[in-house]
Amino acid sequence: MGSLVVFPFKTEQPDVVLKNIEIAARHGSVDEVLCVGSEPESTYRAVEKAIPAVVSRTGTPVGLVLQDRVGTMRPGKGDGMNTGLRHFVDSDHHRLHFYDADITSFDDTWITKAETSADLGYDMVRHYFPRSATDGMVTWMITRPGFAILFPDSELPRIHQPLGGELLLSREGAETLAGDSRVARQSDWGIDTVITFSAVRHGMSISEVYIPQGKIHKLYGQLTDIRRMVIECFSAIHALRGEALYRPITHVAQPAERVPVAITEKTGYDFEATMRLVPETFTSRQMDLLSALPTPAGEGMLLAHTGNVSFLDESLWRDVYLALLEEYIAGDDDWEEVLFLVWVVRVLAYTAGVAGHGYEVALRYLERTIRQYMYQGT
Ligand SMILES: Nc1nc2c(ncn2[C@@H]2O[C@H](COP(=O)(O)OP(=O)(O)OP(=O)(O)O)[C@@H](O)[C@H]2O)c(=O)[nH]1
Ligand SMILES: [Mg+2]
Repeated sequence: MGSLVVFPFKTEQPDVVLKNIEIAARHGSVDEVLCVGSEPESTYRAVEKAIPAVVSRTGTPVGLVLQDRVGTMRPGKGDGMNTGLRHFVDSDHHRLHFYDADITSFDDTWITKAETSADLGYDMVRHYFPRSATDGMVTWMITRPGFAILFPDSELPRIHQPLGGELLLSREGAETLAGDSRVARQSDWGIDTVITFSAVRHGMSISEVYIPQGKIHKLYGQLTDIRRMVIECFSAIHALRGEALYRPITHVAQPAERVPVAITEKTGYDFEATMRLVPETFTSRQMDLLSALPTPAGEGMLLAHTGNVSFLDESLWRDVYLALLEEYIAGDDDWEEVLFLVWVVRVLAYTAGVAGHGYEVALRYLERTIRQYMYQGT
């Protein structure tokens, strides 16, 4: 009666994935490791070839499967996680861990901390990490504001990293999520949002454990690489409009005790390259959509390409967000583009106006902004 560790992976460096598999397989609490690949491409082949040696070194079974088509959205990480979840439900392991496969700072303490917290009886244990002031911009600008605006009285906006892919579920917690059709449907990047929502919706108890060395993983170069992620994470929030949360939950978080200098001084992305994503002109349909946003935002966007991004401060962002919750049409290409671009400009405005004042100031500002959104309500 031990734990199953699942690594969903797509195209990653095989040695990084294999090192993580081996760390998990060597851990005393882990009875089995399961890797869920997205397609039979080169990473998958390399992992497949190397697994027998890992098994013979560690004595732990290591499985490798392709993800099933579980959901109804774009087939992505959600199908990978749901495939892992189903394997777990059909097994007799008593706990399930998920970890991203691309993490280079993963070690056995991540598993141990989660197990120790789970021993106290929590249904879900979430890892959270120190992050640089310009990291986590989908979390800070999309997910936490969305939870704060839609569910201000719940624990949702109080969860540090609601998009985190590193978490443990008790058997009961995993079975609850596996039985939620909203989770099963969400095959895309929205999966993390929906798992977090579902856990709170079902009244699961949640503990957050702090990993001081941080999550060091493959970084996106330009913000374009996360365009899909922004769109799918916002769409997942958008689909939760009108949902109600009934029950308070138990939620504890270990304090964030220290933050490495490498993180406080890190820049998350290339400002100039990102600035160039903001177009000089918009199509007439996109102009129409921009005019559905609050006037200072719609007008500001037309001039943002000149470098004037400061108009999109935290209070205007809330109004833009409320308008998006009302007006956005899921799957509409022009809305997707407008959403992505207003997010880009919001991130640039924050980076230029706040992030430069240092890690402490920036993080306090980000947290304070989420509190403001909670107290303002919809
Ligand atoms: N099975 C499966 N795994 C996926 C898929 N897409 C991504 N992954 C894996 O999910 C994990 C998280 O993906 P990343 O691309 O690292 O995303 P992220 O770390 O949340 O965001 P970034 O900051 O953009 O790296 C990694 O292990 C990926 O290899 C998919 O379609 N199927
Ligand atoms: Mg990653």
